[in-house]
Amino acid sequence: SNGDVAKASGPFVPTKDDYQKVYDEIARLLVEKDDYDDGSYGPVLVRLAWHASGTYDKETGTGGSNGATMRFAPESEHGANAGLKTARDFLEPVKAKFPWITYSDLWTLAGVTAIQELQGPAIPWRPGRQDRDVSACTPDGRLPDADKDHKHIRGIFGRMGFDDREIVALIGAHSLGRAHADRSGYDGPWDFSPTVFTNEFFRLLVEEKWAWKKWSGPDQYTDKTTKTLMMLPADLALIKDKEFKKHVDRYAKDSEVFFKEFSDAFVKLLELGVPFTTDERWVLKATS
Ligand code: HIF
Repeated sequence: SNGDVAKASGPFVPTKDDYQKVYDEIARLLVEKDDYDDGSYGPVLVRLAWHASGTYDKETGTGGSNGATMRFAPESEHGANAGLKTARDFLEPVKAKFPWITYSDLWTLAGVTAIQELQGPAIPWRPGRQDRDVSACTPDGRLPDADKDHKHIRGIFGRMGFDDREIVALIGAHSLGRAHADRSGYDGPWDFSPTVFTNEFFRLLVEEKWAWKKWSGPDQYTDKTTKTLMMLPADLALIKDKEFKKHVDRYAKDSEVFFKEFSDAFVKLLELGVPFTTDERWVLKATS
């Protein structure tokens, strides 16, 4: 009938089910492509979602996940983004299969998928980001430096609009993944289960003794017990600063509180500066 023709030729408006299909495809690929790092691309997908979002500047309203401008130089070449091509390339087959999704929505959804599939908290998500061109690339220097202290961290995350509690909650994501000598120069994982989202980052931060690693690489800490773990100077700032430390102690003690407060802060991170047209967020279903 004419009605069917009109429907078939109208603009495709993806539904929650369509985004769930994208989620499921990312989750499937995470399992299929397990021959990488500690067995999962999940952590580097989380880092991509965060670096795409963490360029936000609340004063000018520039940056943030809307735009996916890390597709382009100069942003793709910023030192902080070293290694993220791996994550972007991982998602290309997903973009090819679901061409209607924007890169900006895809990259943030991939971060959500990774956290949920690596047994982290539910991260409510909504679509609505539009890709922008190279002229929307943000200047270098908006992401945090790992060799700096609490003042730098407060400055960088304050520019995005985060308070102390949210800053500490977010940094719990360092329970995932590792540093790579050929990317940041740092080397090693933060905890013993880099492909499982836990509050171990906080527990180790307070319970382990951390000493400067003796090596020719950049200044980083290593745990005195096994010498296999690492902390960045910026991670240690969370226990050197009294206000930050309060939250570290709370999260080290209570995984449930950490999961809840992390989820809230991560939702906020992925939405910074995005002109959404809907208030509704979805919790897409994890595969297990
Ligand atoms: Fe990271 N982060 N991050 N980070 N990050 C690295 C790796 C990951 C900082 C520095 C680094 C956040 C905050 C900060 C992840 C997620 C998040 C690396 C190593 C560095 C140097 C990169 C490499 O060599 O591969 C600093 C200084 C931050 C402010 C304190 C966020 C809170 C924790 C916002 C966040 O979500 C993830 C995941 C990784 C692991 C990537 C991997 O490839 O395994």
